[in-house]
Amino acid sequence: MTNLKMPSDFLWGSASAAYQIEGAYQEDGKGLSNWDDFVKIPGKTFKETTGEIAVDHYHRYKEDVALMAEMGLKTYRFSIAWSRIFPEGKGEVNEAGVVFYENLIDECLKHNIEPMVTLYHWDLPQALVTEYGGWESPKVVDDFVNYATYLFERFQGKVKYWITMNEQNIFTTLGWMTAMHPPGKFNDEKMYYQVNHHVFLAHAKTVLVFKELMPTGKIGASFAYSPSYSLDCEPQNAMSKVDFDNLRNFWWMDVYAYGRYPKNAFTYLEKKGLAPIVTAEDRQVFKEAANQIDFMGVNYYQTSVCEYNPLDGVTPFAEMNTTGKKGTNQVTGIPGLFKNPANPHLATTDWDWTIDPSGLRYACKEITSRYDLPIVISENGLGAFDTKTEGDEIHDDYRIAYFDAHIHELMKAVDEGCEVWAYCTWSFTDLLSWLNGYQKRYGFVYVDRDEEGGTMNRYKKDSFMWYQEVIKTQGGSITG
Ligand code: GCO
Repeated sequence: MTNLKMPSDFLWGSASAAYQIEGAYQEDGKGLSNWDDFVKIPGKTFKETTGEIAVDHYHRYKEDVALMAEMGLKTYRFSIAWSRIFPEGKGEVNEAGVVFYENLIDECLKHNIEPMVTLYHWDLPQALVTEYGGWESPKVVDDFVNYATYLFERFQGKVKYWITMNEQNIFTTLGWMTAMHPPGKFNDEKMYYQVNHHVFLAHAKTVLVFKELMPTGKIGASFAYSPSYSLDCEPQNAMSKVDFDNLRNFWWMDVYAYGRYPKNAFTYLEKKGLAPIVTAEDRQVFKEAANQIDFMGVNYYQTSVCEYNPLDGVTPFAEMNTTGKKGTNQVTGIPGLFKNPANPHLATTDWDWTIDPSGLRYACKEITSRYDLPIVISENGLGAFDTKTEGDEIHDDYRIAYFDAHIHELMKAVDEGCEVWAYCTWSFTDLLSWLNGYQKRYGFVYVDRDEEGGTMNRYKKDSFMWYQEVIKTQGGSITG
């Protein structure tokens, strides 16, 4: 047992994303999204899996929320599929799509579970891609703000916590650099930074509207933060950590929290002709939004190691593994600046992600000292190959050990002065891994389905009962 505890109003939670759980991809007037189209391209996902049925949450949301209530969850973070609300991305509202989320929100509230809504978790209405190239055009900014405004007005008084963008750094990197996500572009670096600029504008303008409409609500963005360590104290390696942070972490977090791009990174990109076009008005909007965000959302999975990179041509970004076999750790980086070798001190998951509980505390302290903002841990979890016994039990002691160690470090960060409001595990039920199918399981609740399908029945894993106790004791049952 630890002698640390979280405050009584701490939001113990769990998270999901629409495309990964809902299914019903063409039901009740929903429009198609970029993902509905992308997964049809052969070879893009493990065994050609799609989210067309996913884990059928659309029809089973009551059962899922009942399980959350049984667990004692204080908050549930989920995303809204833009194309359910506006099938064409704009124009006519699809009332049936809105009602689905209204029912889900009401179901949560009925059980005293605080809904935390993500506006964008990667599924963009395909109509906007067809019309003007989606995020590649600045036109998307107004359409996004319009979509967000509609939801703020509709769910005012019911939903207090909002997240604009989920892992902007990941969906843009995989979409325009590694071709692993839609629109599947490879090394389109100039567009990559321009797309990011449009996403930042959509985020910032949305924050401003939100603050007008819901001054007491809370809003932020969720960033996939991989804090960095220098390989050692060799000066060039230490410098490579600064460059890595500016280009791979602060590029996003500084815009959210300070309303400006990190100067050294911007200069570097300007010299290469890759910097985005930034107007005086953009700068103003960024600043105003940065002054008003309420928290930094952090999706924490792993840390990175930085080493100076002489011009040896490593892959700029990791190519993600969709084969379903164990991943191969690739060295990535930017020639002349940094590369990211594996950390010899840390174990890895079945998909080669490092397991580094103290990295979570490191992340919180870094954010607290750099931005002095409250923190919402919007994701943290372990993807694994779980097995169900003949007696319908799932003994995921490895997941329990993972969460126990991470929560312990989080409690230490709070003890050291970090203001953390919420901790959401990824995920509540098992769900579709975008690229790795249904075999990569993250949930407290096992879903009986594989790449071919299944009964969709839900089973509680050992970690379910364990987290229930953590919530009940405010973290007092954590062993550390
Ligand atoms: C996967 C990923 C996702 C992400 C999540 C990010 O395997 O597909 O791990 O589940 O963690 O969508 O927000």
